[in-house]
Amino acid sequence: MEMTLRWYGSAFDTVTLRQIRQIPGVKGVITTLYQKAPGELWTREEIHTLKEEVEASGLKLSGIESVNISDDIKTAGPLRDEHIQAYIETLENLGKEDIHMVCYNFMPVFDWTRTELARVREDGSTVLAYNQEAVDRIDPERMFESIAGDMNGTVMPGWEPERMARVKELFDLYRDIDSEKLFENLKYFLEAVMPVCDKYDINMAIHPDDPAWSVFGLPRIITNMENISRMMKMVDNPHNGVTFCAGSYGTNPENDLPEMIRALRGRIHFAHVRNLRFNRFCREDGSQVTSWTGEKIPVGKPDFEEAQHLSSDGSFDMYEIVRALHDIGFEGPIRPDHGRMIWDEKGMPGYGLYDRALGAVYIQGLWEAIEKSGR
Ligand code: DNO
Repeated sequence: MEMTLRWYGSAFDTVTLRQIRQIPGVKGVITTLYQKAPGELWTREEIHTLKEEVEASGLKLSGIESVNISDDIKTAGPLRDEHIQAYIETLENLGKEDIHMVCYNFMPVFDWTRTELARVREDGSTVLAYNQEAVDRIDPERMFESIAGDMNGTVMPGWEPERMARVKELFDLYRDIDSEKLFENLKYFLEAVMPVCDKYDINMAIHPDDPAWSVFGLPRIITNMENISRMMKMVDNPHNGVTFCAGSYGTNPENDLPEMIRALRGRIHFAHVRNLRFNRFCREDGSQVTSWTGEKIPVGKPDFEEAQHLSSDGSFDMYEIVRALHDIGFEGPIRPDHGRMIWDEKGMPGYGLYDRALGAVYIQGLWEAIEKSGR
């Protein structure tokens, strides 16, 4: 594995490359061109400038999160082919700049969804949290307003104010899109980009839907092993792989994360590793769930909050997750994921420096122990 940190670029991030470079073991960053709209072409010069900036700080540009997919591509709209052509040329330019991993998502309207960006925990830290009752109560068009106050003045990717201003129009765009249509449109996109991925050895790493179920009646397809298998089989190419995001798949406690990792050997191109704590959960029929770790989760509409990376603070067994990645010989970029806001830091919710740095070191500690105990 190659330990990295997500970085939002000098114009957007509160964290600097110099700070990232000082985190033990972090060798690279995962970044993007934030000013680019989905569907727009990334020129080779723009990519080169970004890469030079990262490398000047002694870090590697380990991959892109994300080259976003336009709504025309997701909904088979009138600009689909034009946008796919721009995507192909962008991949070509990335390949020429020696960048070989691209994370993207195929979620309609909203990227990840949380109802709170600053839930206060026992120790006074704040975290992102999800409460199903709040989702059921809220008018989706008001979703952005309800969380905007907690963004600490940052622009959160997927929740850009310009995009949220068009949210009603976006819902209309997806009115006739069900899971089957979304799968079809994903297939069309993947078939079109695979040749350029083969030529430049670019790994496409789809990010799961977060949470791993339908929100506001919108279809969500990258949620469990069955659907990932379908996605990989429909365009069967090793460059068509996944971002294994523990915190996203793990929102459904019946997704056995270590088992999924083992089943995905060779197709995990990027890993996001974090923990979360379930306060309540139930299946759609209201029944209780025992999670893959054996925890019997109190029954109720889902409520979870993001925890420290440490196993002891949340519902996941982080040792088993890292061990599974180690066992499949995972060599790609990995990053700690959302961190808590601690030590009075003011940053983008989930993406401050301190707690993610602790996460990066913890994951590496687990990795070293697993490696040495296996010898
Ligand atoms: C949330 C992130 C996602 C992810 C995109 C990938 O914190 O993990 O926004 O970057 O879904 O396209």
